[in-house]
Amino acid sequence: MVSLPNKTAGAENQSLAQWVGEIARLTRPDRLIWCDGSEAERDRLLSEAVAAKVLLPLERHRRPGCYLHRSNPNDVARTEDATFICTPSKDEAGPTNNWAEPKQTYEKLSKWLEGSMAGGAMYVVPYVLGPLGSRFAKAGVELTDSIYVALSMGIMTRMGAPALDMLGPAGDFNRGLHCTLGCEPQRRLICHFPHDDTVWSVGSNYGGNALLSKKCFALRIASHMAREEEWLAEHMLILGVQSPQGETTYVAAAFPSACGKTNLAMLTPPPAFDGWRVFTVGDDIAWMRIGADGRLWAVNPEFGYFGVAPGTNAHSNPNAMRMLKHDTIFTNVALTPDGDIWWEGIGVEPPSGTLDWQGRPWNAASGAKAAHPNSRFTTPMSNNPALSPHAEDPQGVPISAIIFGGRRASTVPLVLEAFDWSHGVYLGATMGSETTAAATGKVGVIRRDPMAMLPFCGYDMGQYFAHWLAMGRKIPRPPKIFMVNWFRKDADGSFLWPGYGENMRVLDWIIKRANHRAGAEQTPVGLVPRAGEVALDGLDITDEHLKRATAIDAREWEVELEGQHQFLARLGGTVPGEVMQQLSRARRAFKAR
Ligand code: GTP
Ligand code: SPV
Ligand code: MN
Repeated sequence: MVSLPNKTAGAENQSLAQWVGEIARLTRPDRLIWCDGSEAERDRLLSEAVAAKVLLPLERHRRPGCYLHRSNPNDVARTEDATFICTPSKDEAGPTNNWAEPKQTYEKLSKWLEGSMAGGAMYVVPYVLGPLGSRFAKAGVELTDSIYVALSMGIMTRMGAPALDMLGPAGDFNRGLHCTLGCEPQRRLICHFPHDDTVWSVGSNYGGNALLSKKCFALRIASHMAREEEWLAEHMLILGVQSPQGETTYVAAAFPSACGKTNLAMLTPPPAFDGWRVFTVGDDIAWMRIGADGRLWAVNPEFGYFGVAPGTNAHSNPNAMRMLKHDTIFTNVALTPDGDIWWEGIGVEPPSGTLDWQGRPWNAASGAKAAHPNSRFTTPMSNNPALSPHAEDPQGVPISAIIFGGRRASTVPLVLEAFDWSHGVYLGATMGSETTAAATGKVGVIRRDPMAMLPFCGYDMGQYFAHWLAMGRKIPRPPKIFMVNWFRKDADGSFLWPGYGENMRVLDWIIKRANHRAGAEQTPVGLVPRAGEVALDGLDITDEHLKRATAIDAREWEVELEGQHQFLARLGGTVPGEVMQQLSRARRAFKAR
């Protein structure tokens, strides 16, 4: 029999105590552990995780406070096929989400969950999303049988006592239930119940499937709330660019999974931008509300980063390399014989005797990757040397520009500015990107991923576009909207644009445009920089290269617009006429050229 919560641990919130009791009676754990978020508790859980071989401590002088976790090899990415939106009607979930009937889903999962935690612990993980005391903040509680999940939640969220304080005796909260359940693909389901503010996730311990604060609550459930409450919950980084004069402009950017949000959010400007600084507010999720001044204000609901490891190195992301030196959990990276981590693209050769992500001796000649392509780090945002002084500002930061971007080998130019909000919504709604290792399935296939929210919007996509258009009418001083593509390739398959820190040059133009300090040239698909307006000093790139990176090719766009049309048609009758009209306008503009 489980002991019910003690007095110190949130028991004064009746609905919390009742719900924890209910789930404990279903799953029958031996122990209930109410997480308070203290250092002492974290140390204790870390020791237990090491003793249970869930975490492997890294060499403590090289990586103090760092651990390696090796997941079940069948559990390395988000599983979109196993992700469901459970609403009374299928229409509400829309054609891009998997749908299941709520009552039947609860019943089915309850059967799976009966006694599922017997013999182990159930961690009660209360957390706050958004700066404490802010109008953005929302509370959640995740119940989990995984110590890895509990520890990761302690990094990713404001976990423990602050959440119980916020809840008080009667506060409402998102109810998240997570159970490892043998970690079998056949019994893996991530189910969202937006009408109950509830998520039940079973069968996977992978980030986006199991850290329920993240994509499940902060995007799928929150997008549903945001529509009702007139705000935006988006798959966006938030950064501030500070000029040498000390003026800071804030930008939010939506790129699909593993398409560069964390990297852009932590960008180090190149030497030509002496005196400029980029500050990170958030690297994955933005909650945005209209402020009293008529601008759009944004907060990062999270408290840590769950970032992609491969490709991170001292050149591409020096801030990240510093951030990962301590107090970080690495998942599915390679392990060197001296107890350090390694991954493809880390910038140094691996020492011999390196073990791959599954702990097997790695043979470079075999062609197999040492680190899993979706290996990740989990690190508190306080580790980030570029953290914005406003990262915890309860007011958030005012957004001057919104950027959409994807991974496109052709067609989409380096940068485009939307003509207006409505055109920007169309650009976001029709954006495409090559699939990545962040989700299971084929990698490198172009799919439409509207606003980078295809896997994360908790309701019908056409209604989501309508919500964006409606927000545009309500924001008195809306941000300008842009589209970028760092991933355009040359005929030989090499990237046309150097990317990473050099993206500062594109950010610079975007910020100038947002502050009305640069010109632009009109094309059928949007506004582009005039010749010489993207600063190239100090960059080893030929005019010819830049031309190819920024070109708008009518033949490529004919195919693109047809692809957009087919996608919008598939979304059905809820797609606003305004979006369809923007597409027609683009088609006409090419014909008139
Ligand atoms: P999620 O955490 O999945 O949402 O990913 P993300 O959007 O934060 O992507 P991240 O910044 O982690 O980058 C993913 C991959 O893209 C990494 O392997 C990076 O090295 C690579 N990448 C990021 N920025 C650039 C860029 O400007 N150019 C090129 N060529 N690659 C980039
Ligand atoms: C993504 O896939 O967009 C991520 C990682 O940021 S996950 O937390 O798994 O969603
Ligand atoms: Mn993401």
